[in-house]
Amino acid sequence: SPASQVNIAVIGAGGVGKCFLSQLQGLAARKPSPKLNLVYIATSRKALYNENFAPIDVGSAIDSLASSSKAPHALPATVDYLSGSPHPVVLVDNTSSQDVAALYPSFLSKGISVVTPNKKAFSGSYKLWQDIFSAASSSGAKVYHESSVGAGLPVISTLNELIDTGDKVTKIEGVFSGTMSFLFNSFAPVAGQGGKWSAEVKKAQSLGYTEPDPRDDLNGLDVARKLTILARIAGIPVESPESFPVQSLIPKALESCSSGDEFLEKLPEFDSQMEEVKAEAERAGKVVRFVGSIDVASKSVKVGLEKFDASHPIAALQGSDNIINFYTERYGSNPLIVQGAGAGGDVTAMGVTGDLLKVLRQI
Ligand code: NHO
Repeated sequence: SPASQVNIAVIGAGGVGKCFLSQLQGLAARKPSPKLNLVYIATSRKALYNENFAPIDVGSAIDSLASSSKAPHALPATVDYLSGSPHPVVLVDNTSSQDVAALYPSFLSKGISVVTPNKKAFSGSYKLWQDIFSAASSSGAKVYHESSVGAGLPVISTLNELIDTGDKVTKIEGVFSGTMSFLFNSFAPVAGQGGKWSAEVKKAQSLGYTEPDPRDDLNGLDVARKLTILARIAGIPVESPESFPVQSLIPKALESCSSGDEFLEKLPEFDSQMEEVKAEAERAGKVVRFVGSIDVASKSVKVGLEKFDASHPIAALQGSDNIINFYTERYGSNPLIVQGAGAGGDVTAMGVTGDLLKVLRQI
């Protein structure tokens, strides 16, 4: 029979984590069954929990966490602690931590379901990918990561449904980065003009679009991680996000900056390089955009700058929107297109909350 109560453990309470908590509060109010108990919440420095798994008030959790004097459990000890729960547990990983990601197989093999926007596990080594899904299938625990590609947009669920219903995906192409979309839409708009590159990068960070360190967006790795995930779902066993060509937009001289802040401070010195890239596209009557593509038949994956006519849907994107074109046998020459906001706390948390709902329907 379905569980009457489910315990929720949250690791990570930054931009996405805070939005998730507010969505969790709304969800608990709208759907009284099963009863959702927040039993554990941790950041890298602090934690909030009761030894006996008594629920924490969701509405005041962020304030209570800030004033908590408890340190988080060490990560492996978190697995043991949560396995002692009297009710089924869903772990919500809202960090970008590789260490948390590396423990998913342990959580899953103890029957703890995992939902997360964290790309690290699914785009890390192919072995970790296999370990995650085999741990889940032997214990019956569930794992969902919709927001690891395209934030709240139904990208992973759409790809899975195309495949599970017997369609053949031939090519996936699009703009997969909210940050890159925002940067190029505002730095090189179809209508001309546009702001300074470095100023737009700072704006993208303050709007919450970038990864915690904006260099993880500008070096192309964030897009490479997303393509690794989609390629694997499409059946291509990509070894890692470093195993295909990825163009970085970090100036050579800034590769060695020790922090994201130092990088942002020095970036204006290199604005002329990006101006040249923009001017070159303009001379060809086009605009430049940062795109990724997967060709399924040739198993080729690539990420980088490309030029588009102003009338192309990729050139006409707005704000931080993502656009993902699925070319399949069933859809023929007109691709199935998923488009909309691809970054930001609320839309990313929506994907996480949606995943939590998928788990709740199954436990
Ligand atoms: P923050 O604000 O840095 O918060 C991270 C939290 O994790 C902090 O509370 C920190 O203390 C905690 N933490 C880190 N390591 C920990 C550890 N070892 N133990 C315990 N706690 C730890 O990061 P965000 O912005 O809230 O992001 C959270 C996760 O969501 C990351 O994995 C990120 O990749 C993912 N995510 C975010 C977005 C977004 O828009 N912010 C998106 C997708 C996934 O679709 C979005 C996207 O791809 C954005 C991308 N930059 C783009 O397209 O431009």
